[in-house]
Amino acid sequence: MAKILPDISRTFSEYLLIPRLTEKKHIASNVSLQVPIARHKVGKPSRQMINIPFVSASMQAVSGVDMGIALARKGGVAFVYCSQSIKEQADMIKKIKHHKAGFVESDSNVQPNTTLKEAIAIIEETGHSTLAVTDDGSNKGKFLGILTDKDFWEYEDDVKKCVSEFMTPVDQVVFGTVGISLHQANLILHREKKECLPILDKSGNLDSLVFKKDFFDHKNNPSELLDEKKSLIAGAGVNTHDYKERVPALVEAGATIFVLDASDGYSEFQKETAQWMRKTYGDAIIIGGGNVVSGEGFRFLAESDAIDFVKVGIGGGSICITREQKGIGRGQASALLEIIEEREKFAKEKGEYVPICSDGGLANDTQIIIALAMGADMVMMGRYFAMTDESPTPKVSIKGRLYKPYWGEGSNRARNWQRYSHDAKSHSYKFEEGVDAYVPVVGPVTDVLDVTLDKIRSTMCNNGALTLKEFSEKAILTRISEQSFIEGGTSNVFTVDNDTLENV
Ligand code: MZP
Repeated sequence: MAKILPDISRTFSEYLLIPRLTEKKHIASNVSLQVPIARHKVGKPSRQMINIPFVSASMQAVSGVDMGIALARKGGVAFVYCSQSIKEQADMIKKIKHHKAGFVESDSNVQPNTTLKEAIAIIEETGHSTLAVTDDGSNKGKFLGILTDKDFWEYEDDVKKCVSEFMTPVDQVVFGTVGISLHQANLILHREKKECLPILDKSGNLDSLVFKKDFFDHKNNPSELLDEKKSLIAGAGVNTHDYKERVPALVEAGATIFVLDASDGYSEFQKETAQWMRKTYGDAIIIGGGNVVSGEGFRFLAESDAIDFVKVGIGGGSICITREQKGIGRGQASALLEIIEEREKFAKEKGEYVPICSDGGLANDTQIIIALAMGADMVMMGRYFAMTDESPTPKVSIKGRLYKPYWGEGSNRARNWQRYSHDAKSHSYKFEEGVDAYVPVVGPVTDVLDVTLDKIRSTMCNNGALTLKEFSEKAILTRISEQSFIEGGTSNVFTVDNDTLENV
């Protein structure tokens, strides 16, 4: 006979935190949001920390190059989606890795015989005011000079003339050589009163550019997640089908953190994939498994030894209809609480701590905070990031408001049936598990994250915690009734939009 669990499936919005003593040291500037993403011995450091507890979903409408760069710059990880060809995914990883904090590959380049008119068109199209001039017009060609928008006046100068007549030639350009540190490059820029420093190799070929404005950008991103070579850390989703070809290409491209992208990860396919990856690459890579929603699912993955962190959640995603379609899944809070308990047991028995990622269904900042308080080390989100400028989709205007398309990986649009069926070649399912939708545009990811992170810091201080570990250890949560939920919103007042107020 089927077993019925004693408690019903619960969600984050059914819980509230009871504040603990806030001591004088509990101020936002003392709070650390660093969390482990790699399994480690209890009491020992993890071989990979992330600087904020946020990762973005491995989805076509969420995690591309721009998200990979923006999120790593804030201290988190974007998992570049695997529902694309191996080459396309590897190229995206390469672009993230090449975004060397401070040293950028020049994407606007011309040849000396390019006309001024063509150069102006590039400046207008890209918004870049500095063009590198190389012999072959590539970003690694022999460096011949620099053209900036200050070198010509399009209303007076003859735009049919060649760039060579306007550019600053190489013998008059201040440049740095490969190997120079970012600090040294910035000192030269300051001393020479320049905005851009080309970096050349020994043969005089262009390597990269350092911009003065990026110095301030770098200062504004003190939590950047960098590897030992100072490149941004890149994450990638992989599936359990073509991993023997996909993973090597992604490792070669520079990815180091992987997530097995499956809606139901309690499977032998997943264990086998993770074990192959671990055997092939050892501890050089981080492997996330999932998704699971039960203690037994967690233990199955944790005991494989190959999995570093485990993702929790089935059917809670904003675009997900798995529960409606197939009748599987679990309330996210119930799933998380059971798995955290199992994780603690596992840690006591085996002496190993396995980080947990709560994935999907986080509808607002409060729910993120409750997930972290319950013991999730990090959260994975799709919708939250899909709404930002950095998601890979175009903005569309609907009735005067800006939106971005956002669709599930199990929707027909994503055509990623392999993720949902292990026997996709012999059988393709005739139903969808995800919808195709729109989300409002909210601006740059950094602005949105800054607000959410500030709320997390503030709640941690209310809870007398300076680290997220301390936060969940001290957390006391209460379940709330429907009436107290209503009490928690504004009550018995009439709220109006200030713009519509008229003086009486
Ligand atoms: P959300 O942050 O938009 O609520 O949820 C994102 C999560 O939903 C993803 O990380 C993934 O686990 C899950 N997902 C992605 N596609 C589907 C689907 O098509 C889905 N059903 O459930």
